[in-house]
Amino acid sequence: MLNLTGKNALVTGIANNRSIAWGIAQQLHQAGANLGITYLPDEKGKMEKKVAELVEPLNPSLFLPCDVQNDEQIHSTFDTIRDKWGKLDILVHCLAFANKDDLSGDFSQTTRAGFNTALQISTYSLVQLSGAAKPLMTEGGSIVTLTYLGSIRAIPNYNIMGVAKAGLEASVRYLAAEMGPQNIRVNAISAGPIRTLASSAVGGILDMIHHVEEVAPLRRTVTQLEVGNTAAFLCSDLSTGITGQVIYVDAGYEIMGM
Ligand code: NAD
Ligand code: 0WE
Repeated sequence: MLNLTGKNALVTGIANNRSIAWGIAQQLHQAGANLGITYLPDEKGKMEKKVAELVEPLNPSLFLPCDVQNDEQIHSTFDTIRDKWGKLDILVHCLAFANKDDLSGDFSQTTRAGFNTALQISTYSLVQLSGAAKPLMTEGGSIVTLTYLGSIRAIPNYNIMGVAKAGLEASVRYLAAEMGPQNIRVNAISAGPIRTLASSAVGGILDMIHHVEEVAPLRRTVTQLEVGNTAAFLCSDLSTGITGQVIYVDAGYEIMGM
């Protein structure tokens, strides 16, 4: 059975109760994992308060600020894990960012700065967090990240994020190849469109969701908790033979041609 008792899991990317990371954290908690939660700090400390209140029922034993653009915060996050937990078993990478300007209009007009922002936050962060996690995963481990179909198809307006996700999926393969000998598995979940803070800020997301509801084999979209269940599976001993993969949790949409 799916059992994560005795496993220490660091979950990144919770912003509110619609976040995919929130669905994942709930399912990891339900499976018995000991949770560490990171949040993106802001100047007024509003995010810290909001996320702290949300995650309280999951009794996280670590709650830490971690802006992936801030090397010091990344180092201090993993220093704390080493000091307080001794070992890490699970890393959930569930964050992405591109400038809003770069998520509409002509892809060819993407600026160097916009390209760098999207790839640093959305792609390089997986490499950096995995590199920091590796020495702490002394009993093996599981790293899970979130991707989207725009990595392999040209989805209108996804633009630079599609390039970032293509890089993310390639990074999953290189990380899996490197870390396999240490029994660390690295996989991505490709989720169908879900209404979250990030996706709701995108024009036309509701039309995309309605399209999926018409075309996907299951005739619906997926929920954060369904993504969370697949993440729990990938983090558990039920998936010990799986690494380097992109698993679609999208109600089957990816298989369709029309
Ligand atoms: P969300 O807005 O709830 O989560 C995005 C998270 O990224 C937020 O918690 C935000 O704080 C964090 N973040 C942004 N910049 C950061 C930084 N510099 N340092 C640390 N954290 C930072 O939205 P979501 O839809 O739950 O997104 C989570 C992941 O799921 C992303 O990787 C996204 O690409 C992916 N995804 C989303 C969908 C969808 O339709 N919502 C579909 C497939 C994949
Ligand atoms: O990966 C994502 C969300 C990515 C995202 C969204 C935003 C909006 C607000 C990254 N950065 C930002 N920056 C902001 O300022 N998804 C898979 C959801 C999503 O985003 C899209 C989609 C879908 C689906 C953007 C365009 C088209 C479709």
